[in-house]
Amino acid sequence: MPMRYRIDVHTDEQRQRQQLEDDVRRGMTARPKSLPPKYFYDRAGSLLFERITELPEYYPTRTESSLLAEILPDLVGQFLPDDIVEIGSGTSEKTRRVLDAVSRGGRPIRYVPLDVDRLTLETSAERLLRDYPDLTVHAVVGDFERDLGHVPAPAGRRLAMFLGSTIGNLDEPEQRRLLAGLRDLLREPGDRVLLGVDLVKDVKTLEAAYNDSAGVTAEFNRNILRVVNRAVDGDFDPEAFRHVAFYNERAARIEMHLMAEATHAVRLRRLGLTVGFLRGEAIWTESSYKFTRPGVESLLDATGLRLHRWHVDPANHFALALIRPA
Ligand code: SAH
Ligand code: AVI
Repeated sequence: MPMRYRIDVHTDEQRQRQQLEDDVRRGMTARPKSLPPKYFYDRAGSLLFERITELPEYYPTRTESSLLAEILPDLVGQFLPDDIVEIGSGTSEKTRRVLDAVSRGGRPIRYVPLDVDRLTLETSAERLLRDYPDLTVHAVVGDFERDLGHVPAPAGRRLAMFLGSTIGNLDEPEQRRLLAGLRDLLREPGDRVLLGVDLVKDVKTLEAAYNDSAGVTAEFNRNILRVVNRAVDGDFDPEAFRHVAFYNERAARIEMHLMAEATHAVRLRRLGLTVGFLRGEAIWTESSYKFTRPGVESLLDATGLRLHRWHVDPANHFALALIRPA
């Protein structure tokens, strides 16, 4: 039997550690202080994110999942992929909907998930291989902002997916760069990108999704300080910071911050750095941009991609954009 599983690791520990140290030093000496959101996702962070997806206030995951179920029969009627790349794949739970629709009658499908969190990637690959006997998995551990070049060449007709509105965690220049990178993963004019985007909507719904009553998002936010402590031998007390999340209407983004409850100093021993915090001073940990159809169309300009279909749920909360080469 041919090997059905392969994993390529593009995060050599030395390079990863160096990058994290550089990012923390830059972020902790900047005004305002900030940390890149990709550092949320150690094992604990990924598990907290999984819990977020199940919260009553966090509508994006369940809305995108129903939307996928709704559009897939028509989509695979017109376009049946052999090769599915997914970046920021996480637990690949929603991917199952796609695999259920495309793996008809024992068709061989190759799935290429790419994520920074190796353990989540391995666990979900194992589960998928068990549940889909005709599936081959070629997992890639890496950073989607840097490692798309390591995605293997297409094995047949390709669908590249970026779900969950994770594109919204990047600022606009990085969003464009990433879309251009996705374009480079396509080979044939019939290949497609499926992009999930959270939509601009009323402030109450948006803010509730990032301020859940069970406090899981607050724990997810504080977890980034545990990741930093471990990586640079720091003494952040996560409980000394308050979770703050609000919608910045002008910039069309949720902003998450960690606000110091009292004036204090934090030592980051491996960096030889002591960072002072004033009471009320915040670390900006995440932006989560919200989109409109014209916004996505203009984002696609100059990326070599064009909007093909736009699917929205009945409440207008979330959209799946099917995108083709321009
Ligand atoms: N696609 C899933 C998971 C979204 S959570 C869903 O829609 O539910 C965001 C995922 O992206 C996490 O699994 C995280 O580990 C991954 N991620 C975040 N930043 C990343 C980066 N720079 N490179 C690769 N993966 C990243
Ligand atoms: C992964 N990403 C799209 C989530 C979001 O909604 O921006 C991460 C998240 N942050 C707080 N809750 C969920």
